[in-house]
Amino acid sequence: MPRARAVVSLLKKEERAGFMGLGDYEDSYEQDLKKRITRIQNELESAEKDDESLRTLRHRKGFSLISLAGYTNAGKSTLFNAIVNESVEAKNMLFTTLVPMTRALDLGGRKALLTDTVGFIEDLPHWLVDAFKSTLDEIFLSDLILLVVDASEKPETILQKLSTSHDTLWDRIRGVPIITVLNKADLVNESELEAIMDHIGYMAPNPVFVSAKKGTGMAALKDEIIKHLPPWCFCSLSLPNSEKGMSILSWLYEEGIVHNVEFGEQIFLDYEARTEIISRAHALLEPQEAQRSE
Ligand SMILES: Nc1nc2c(ncn2[C@@H]2O[C@H](COP(=O)(O)OP(=O)(O)OP(=O)(O)O)[C@@H](O)[C@H]2O)c(=O)[nH]1
Ligand SMILES: [Mg+2]
Repeated sequence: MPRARAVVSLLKKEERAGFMGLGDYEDSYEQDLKKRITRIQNELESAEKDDESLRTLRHRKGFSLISLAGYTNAGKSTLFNAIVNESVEAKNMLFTTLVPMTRALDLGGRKALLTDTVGFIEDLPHWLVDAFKSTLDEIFLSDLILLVVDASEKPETILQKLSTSHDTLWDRIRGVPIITVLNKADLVNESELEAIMDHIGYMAPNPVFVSAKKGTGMAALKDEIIKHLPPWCFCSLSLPNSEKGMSILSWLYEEGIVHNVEFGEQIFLDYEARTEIISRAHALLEPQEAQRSE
């Protein structure tokens, strides 16, 4: 922000020196920029609140978190609506009311929270993209990122935007899969699509062409999403009926879906969770304490 201010005041100085009559223009430019900054600050504030609720809610009841990321105008919000329209909304209104830009969806039996995000601003240098790092926090919490690009732009532009996006995300997402959604395919013909892929292929993991506006390519996108959600497994487990067993049980309630519990000398349960959680539950038990069958 201070750097943006500095740029504006430099612009002002230059304009004063060179073009005496342009004061009105520069003021309205500055005002536009101020309005934009205020809007973004508001969006960032609400994103921070959302972030907190997502942090506590994610994975509870078995939801995976999917974020839409990408430059402004790529079509993220249009795609968000298209995916929501194509999917069954999970009957958990809690999320819908808590987090306005998030919807709870049922994707082929897997439950997911899909979140729209504030776009990276077009044509800004990388140091200013850095200023948006806090809005990216919700993206960093994700299990899967849909990186949306406007396929109707020049291949060099798409490549440049993908490259900046990957730079911005790379350090923090640590192995979170990315699906490259090449949106606005309705504006591009077959041979142009091929030319785009030739140009950007190496920078575009798991590419899918869609038109969010027309609703084409949505089935392929959904398949790709389901394919890349973190794996969940059903598992049966017996825990010692002790303080330690109870604390593991309550942790599993937090992290997965417990279908069935029987308390006796041991605690027997059937549950569903990410494979990573299942391994951690077993690691917490002594080998003779855990009996596992999947
Ligand atoms: N032709 C075409 N236009 C699209 C498509 N998807 C989105 N658009 C248009 O692209 C413009 C931007 O769409 P948005 O969904 O608002 O883009 P966004 O990525 O959410 O933008 P920010 O919220 O600013 O980050 C709108 O005018 C949309 O109607 C598409 O598949 N085809
Ligand atoms: Mg949007």
